[in-house]
Amino acid sequence: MLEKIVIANRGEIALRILRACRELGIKTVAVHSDADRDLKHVRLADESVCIGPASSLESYLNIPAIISAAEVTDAMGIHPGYGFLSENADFAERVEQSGFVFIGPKAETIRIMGDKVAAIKSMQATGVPCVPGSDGPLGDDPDTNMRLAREIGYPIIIKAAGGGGGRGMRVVHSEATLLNAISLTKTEAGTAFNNDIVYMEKYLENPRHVEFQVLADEHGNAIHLGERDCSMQRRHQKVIEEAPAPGITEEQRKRIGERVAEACRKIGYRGAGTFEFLYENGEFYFIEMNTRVQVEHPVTEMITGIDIVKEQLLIASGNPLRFKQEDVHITGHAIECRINAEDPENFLPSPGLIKQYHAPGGPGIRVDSHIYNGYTVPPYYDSLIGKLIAHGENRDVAMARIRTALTEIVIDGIKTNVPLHQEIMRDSAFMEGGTNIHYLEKKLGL
Ligand code: MV4
Repeated sequence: MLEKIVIANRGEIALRILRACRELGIKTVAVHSDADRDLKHVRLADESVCIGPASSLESYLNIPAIISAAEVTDAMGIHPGYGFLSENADFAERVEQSGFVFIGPKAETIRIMGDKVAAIKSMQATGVPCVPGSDGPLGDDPDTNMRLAREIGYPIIIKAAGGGGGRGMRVVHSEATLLNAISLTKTEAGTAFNNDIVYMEKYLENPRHVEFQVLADEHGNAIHLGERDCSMQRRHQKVIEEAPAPGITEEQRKRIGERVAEACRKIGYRGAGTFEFLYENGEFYFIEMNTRVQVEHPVTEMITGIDIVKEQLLIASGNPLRFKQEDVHITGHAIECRINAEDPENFLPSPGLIKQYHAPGGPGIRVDSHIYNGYTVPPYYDSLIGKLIAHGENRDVAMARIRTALTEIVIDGIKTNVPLHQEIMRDSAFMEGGTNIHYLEKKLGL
């Protein structure tokens, strides 16, 4: 068993990882920047190491500093959380080469999933449904590319192999703009990702974002924990997530869930992972795989009762999965609001001193947050300051509970998006369920 680990992250997820470690009796080392000495998990950790100045590049993205922290504290493993180095294959490789356990998949798996063309190829090979497309990189013969787009049918989308999460893509509505769009996307991708490989897919106009959570061990076992709907987003930043996804049947969950679990077995996946799909007209289309724990993992924890971060630590310790697929039962419904320190009108970050904080509570309410009275939100990092999660026996109960919690919560001194959440939770289309990825931006007039 891992006896001591470095938590290579900050904020709410660092605290979440620390709590899981406490339950398992794992000692914790918090690594933090100069600006993060007062983080709640730094105070709670068994040990802490300052790894650099406020700038992420010199601290949370500083690979040698993080590995040195593991060395000087005699830790056995490193948990990367989400963001920062969590999906950096070179980091995972250097962690393992230095003799530590990377709490995540093998570096090679991260590398494949980071190359979106390779990820799609590997999923197609294992029977996961994908978007109709070029099935590989686009070459530079214009006639071939025009024929391909005509076969797929407009609109199509050009995506960068090195992109993902909404970076490096361009929608093309007709043949007249195709070749120009390909060369523009290629040039931009070369600059942004140092990789000018692009591919083509049918553009789905009004899909939902539905993703499946998986857990896999290094002994060839893999299970799925059902799906989440993350369609409520603005500029590729998720705002609200829920599980299960409204309207998805038990039969669809079983069919896609079995495919993604089987894919994990076939590629030798290890740890927690997420298969992202676009869902339109009753069909699922794989787009990307995330090889980390996700911000929205709590909604899955609430409906399955499985602690995903604890399972990550147990899997990384070499244990076989504690659950078989038959042991996974979905109970009720969960909704998560991402609470950001931002102006609800213009979405600009609103860092600063939290003068007063009152957490909501009551049946089915969970708050994952590192904030406290007197904490100052620094301006250097992501504006996520916490997550409010509500669980109930059905979606209406979960919604009623989160609405109440949103009236109880007090965060004074900085601006937050709590008013936006209050509004969305009373929106009739959202209340109905099943709104698509464009709904929120349209509602906000973007
Ligand atoms: C798409 C798409 C429509 N058709 N692919 C954006 C993020 C990246 N993960 C993939 N994205 C999309 N890929 C095809 N073939 C629409 C999007 C998309 C999107 C997807 C999920 C959540 C929010 C989104 C917002 C805009 C576009």
